[in-house]
Amino acid sequence: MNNNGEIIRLLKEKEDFISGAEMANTLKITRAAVWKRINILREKGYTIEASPAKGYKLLKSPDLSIEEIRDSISGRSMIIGREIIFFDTINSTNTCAMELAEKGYPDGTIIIADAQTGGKGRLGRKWLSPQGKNLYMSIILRPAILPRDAAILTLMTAVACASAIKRISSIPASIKWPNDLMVSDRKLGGILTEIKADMDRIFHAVIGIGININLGASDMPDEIKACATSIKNETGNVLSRTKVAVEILREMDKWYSILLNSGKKPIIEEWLKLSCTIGRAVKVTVGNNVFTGIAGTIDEEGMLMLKLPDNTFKKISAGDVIILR
Ligand code: BT5
Repeated sequence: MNNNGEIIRLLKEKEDFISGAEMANTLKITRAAVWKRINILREKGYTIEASPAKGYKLLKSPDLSIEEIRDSISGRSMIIGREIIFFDTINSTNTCAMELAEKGYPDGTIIIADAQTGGKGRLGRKWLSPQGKNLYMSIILRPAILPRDAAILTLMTAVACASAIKRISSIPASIKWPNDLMVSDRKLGGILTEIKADMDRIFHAVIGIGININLGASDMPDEIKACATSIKNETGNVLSRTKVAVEILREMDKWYSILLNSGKKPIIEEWLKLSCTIGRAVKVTVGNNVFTGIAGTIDEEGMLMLKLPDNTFKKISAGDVIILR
């Protein structure tokens, strides 16, 4: 762990003041170095009281704290989050992660940003990514799976995110095939999976996760107001983005190791439990074609099996689903 994270941990352990000398001693650095790191943390949004007699006391952490995310997962043998890179503002965490993956960054590297200026959805769509409200995170993965199985990465991420959100907020989050996190028929989050592969193997994949956490209705432009929501919108409460990120990273790590050790089946089973699509009457748009039917199930490659009015099944690998009432 870096020293800033260690300083945060010491400040949090002692709920009262902790002296500069004690911190310096514990971390085996000078008191001047402690002071320097305290100031860096203040610049990052931590409110730390300093008293010449008593030392330092943490009064408030920023709502998205990379130090605390690192600290929460350090010491665990996690693949996901073994390296975490943070940007205040970036074009797109997915674009950045694809570039870093190309440079050789390892399996499980995370890119998080406080804001995106060019947040991406699927098929060139935009992902609204204002500062200070939501979670924008991309994960580099290097799984030994075939390119035709890449859709399982989206399903796995949807399972991890829905499970994390349910636990942390008690919102009944569900998954709309293929990549939407939903609550009350509104979109709470989305997943964008990009891969670099040849016919036989995936070189790397990047999974982008966007979750609306503290986005208010007034922050939403008209084009998404009717179909989007956020955790705050649903519960009325502001939730720490750090907590959501940590919970998602833990769930991602759990499901990724299930994928690597036990294959796709447990993920598909859990996905089906969390899905709000299966069994519903749906309209599916695939390019210029529109199909209406009942969402049957998903097959082992994550394709939607749509039951058409003539009782035949159509396999759909990618598309946009509207659930018909
Ligand atoms: C998605 O695309 O749902 C994938 C979103 C992935 C975003 C993450 S953020 C971190 C990482 N870095 C990136 O650049 N991207 C990923 P799609 O299914 O195509 O949905 C896009 C549509 O959702 C848009 O056309 C809007 O209608 C709607 N939308 C845009 N921003 C939204 C938001 N913040 N909340 C809810 N809906 C939104």
